[in-house]
Amino acid sequence: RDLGPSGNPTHPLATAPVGAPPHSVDGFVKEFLHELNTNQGVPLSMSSVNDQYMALASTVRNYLMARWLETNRKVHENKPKTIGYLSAEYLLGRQLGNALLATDLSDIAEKGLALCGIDIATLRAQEVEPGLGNGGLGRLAACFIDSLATMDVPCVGYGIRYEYGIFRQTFVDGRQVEQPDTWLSLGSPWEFPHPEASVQVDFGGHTERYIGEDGRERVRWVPAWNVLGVPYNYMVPGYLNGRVNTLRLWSAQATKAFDLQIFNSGDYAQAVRAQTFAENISKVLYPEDSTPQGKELRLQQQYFFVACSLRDFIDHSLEDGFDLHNLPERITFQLNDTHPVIAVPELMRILIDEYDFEWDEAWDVTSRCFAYTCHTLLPEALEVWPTDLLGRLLPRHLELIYQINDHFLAEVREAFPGDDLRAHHMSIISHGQGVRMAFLATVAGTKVNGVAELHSQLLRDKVLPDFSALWPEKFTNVTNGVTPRRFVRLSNPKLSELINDTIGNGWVTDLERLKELEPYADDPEFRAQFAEIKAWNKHRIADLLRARDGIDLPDGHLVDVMVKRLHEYKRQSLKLLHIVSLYEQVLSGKIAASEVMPRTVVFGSKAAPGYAMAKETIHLINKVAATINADPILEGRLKIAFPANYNVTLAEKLIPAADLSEQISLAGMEASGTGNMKFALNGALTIGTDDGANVEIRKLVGDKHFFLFGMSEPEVAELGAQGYNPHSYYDANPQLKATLDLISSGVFSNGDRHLFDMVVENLKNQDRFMALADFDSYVAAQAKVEERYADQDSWMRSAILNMARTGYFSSDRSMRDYLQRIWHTTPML
Ligand code: F58
Repeated sequence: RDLGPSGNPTHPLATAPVGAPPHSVDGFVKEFLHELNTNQGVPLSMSSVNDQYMALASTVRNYLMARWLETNRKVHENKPKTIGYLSAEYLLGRQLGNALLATDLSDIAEKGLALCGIDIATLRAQEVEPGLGNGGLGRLAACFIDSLATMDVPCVGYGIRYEYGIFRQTFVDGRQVEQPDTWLSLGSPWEFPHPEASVQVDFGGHTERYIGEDGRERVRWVPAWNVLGVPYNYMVPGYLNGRVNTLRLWSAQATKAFDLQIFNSGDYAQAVRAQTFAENISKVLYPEDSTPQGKELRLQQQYFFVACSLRDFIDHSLEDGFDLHNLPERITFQLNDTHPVIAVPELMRILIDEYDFEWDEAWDVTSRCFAYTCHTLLPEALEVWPTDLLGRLLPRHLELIYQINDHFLAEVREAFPGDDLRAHHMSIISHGQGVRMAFLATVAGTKVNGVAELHSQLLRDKVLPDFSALWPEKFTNVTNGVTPRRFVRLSNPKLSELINDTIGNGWVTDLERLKELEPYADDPEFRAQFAEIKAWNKHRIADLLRARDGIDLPDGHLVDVMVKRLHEYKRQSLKLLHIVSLYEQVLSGKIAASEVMPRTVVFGSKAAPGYAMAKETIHLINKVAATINADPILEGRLKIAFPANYNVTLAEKLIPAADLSEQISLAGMEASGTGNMKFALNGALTIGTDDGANVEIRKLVGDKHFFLFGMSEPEVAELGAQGYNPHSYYDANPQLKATLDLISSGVFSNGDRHLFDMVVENLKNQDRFMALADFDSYVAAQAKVEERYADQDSWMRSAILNMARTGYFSSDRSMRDYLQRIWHTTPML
């Protein structure tokens, strides 16, 4: 890579480290106005809000720049082992607040801008969050890279710079309508494109055998087409520690050769089309969650970013002449689910075809470079690529996968002689289906981890039992975590202040210190302050929802929140049945409206655009909300709010306002959940099943401070084995029957009795996730919630204990676990 004339500087200043601008209000103002003038090309008097936001972002960026350069210089000099986090998704959330926090500039910036007559809140609101992920998996990646930077661990996050992130959700007559997310349209001040460091990625074609100079048979891949991967670097600042790691997202562009060839043939229009074709690869994030889409473009995306990332690390991060036999000493690639697993045959291809490694040498290196994290339990969510598709797009990789499988199956037969059926079950390539990516990841990875204790156990016992029998030591657990910087310190400033005043500010990087707050749960003064902050957070979200969605939130309600992707297994429909059941009881006079405890239920959820049942559930929630909110009978008692387009930005305002956190998936279905952790840390109580990380939350906070309901995972398995018949619950339970019948009566659908047949009939006759079986237990737990909430002192005590006892769920702790159990490296100081 050509580094230009700076490689041989003659001016003394050329090698001096860049100093950050001074940490003073005056210094800040000067820098800000300079950016406004020189980058935006406007004077303050004529600047738009966007100009001001862009200038503020570049100002903060400038403060981080010296640290970024210094971090990179240290890495270059010390050559520490790096974590290459490979993830198809990063759900970053807004960058400005985090950058201000990491540089300790929040106050200075606020004061400086005030001197310029600017309210910093207006500029914060101008930022469009990069929504380059679907849900938990993408947000987890963002939390992890934040923690690694804060813990001074060298890490490069690799991913895709989608031109369109997760769709913007709107509601039209209660139905979800997707709009493109044009997050780049007003400029993107946080990214640094490096077209000069672009990487070529090949696709298609065929392979050829030939005899090399050493007389050995070798394979040459003759690809049919290629694209360029252009890296865009993003800063990942550690919290007040001077470290700035890099997130490198790849954008696809047509290669010149491709263009020129067609252009020279005289077909200008075709040349332009070729460009569009190439750029399609990083055009849009696939909005499916939980079920993979077997689309060719998706496989192209996966190979694209992984090929770019390996090339980038091998060619640009290792010194000339580095012996690739030692690669595992310099990097571990963490596979965030199976999306990047094509990296395994890609590394084999590089080592064998490009660096002349023998098979065994190449496998030895490759199998020490990767580790795999699984994020699901749903069988249909496990990626399988049809062999014909793989062979067409990546013929050399398919050959290598067959070879990996042959070697692997030989090992299985050796370990279990005569057990052909087992070998058949374990084959990476399933005849009829294709390449099972989770199997490939398990075979290649040094470690395989689930994301909560229960999930890791089920992964061993149910998803990959043959593999855990063969390699028990390969399997481990790392319970997920969330970054306390974004999800407490930034999102809950008043609570952070109270914590700081009580125990100091060490908790921001050592979250277990929240334990020191436990005694304050019994301190009336502290409890009052805590309750006041909860109320303040409720007002804050009420103001936001009024401005954003025209939603009015009543005062003094229990705020009951269910925010997460819409999926049947998460059971938004169970929450809905509870609401409709309350309404039915009031309508039919079984209870008086005055007996209903004042409660606002807030939903936030996107459905995959192709997931009909999920979209119908959204439609139904909106219709139920419209009906109940408009009915004077429950005025002031029950309110349902469903703000559109739930995203990280909204989560940051909503979660701190919650009293009750809904974590009600069918046991054995939610791998971990991470929203559950954010709520507990912000002092909400959980109503939840014994699923995912709920199990660990309940253990830590104690049964008295958690509303457990529903079947346990073994009970679910047993009921499933017996043959589950939802209709029998409908027939046997009059309240459940009345509830479902009310939906079918047309009260929520202008008299149309069949509008919601899809949802209702499914619950009555299929109900794969057993909502009806858990209905009674859920309603009983909700009654306990009401009873407890009526005693505000006792509720606040529990809320404080939830916060004080869940410091374990910091992503810093998750990263420590990965370092010890998987990466075997210690932070570089
Ligand atoms: C989520 N998975 C799990 N997948 O559902 C959740 O329990 C867990 O806490 C979280 O990962 C982090 O470990 C998830 O978000 C996806 O969104 C994939 C997107 C691509 C297609 C397959 C699902």
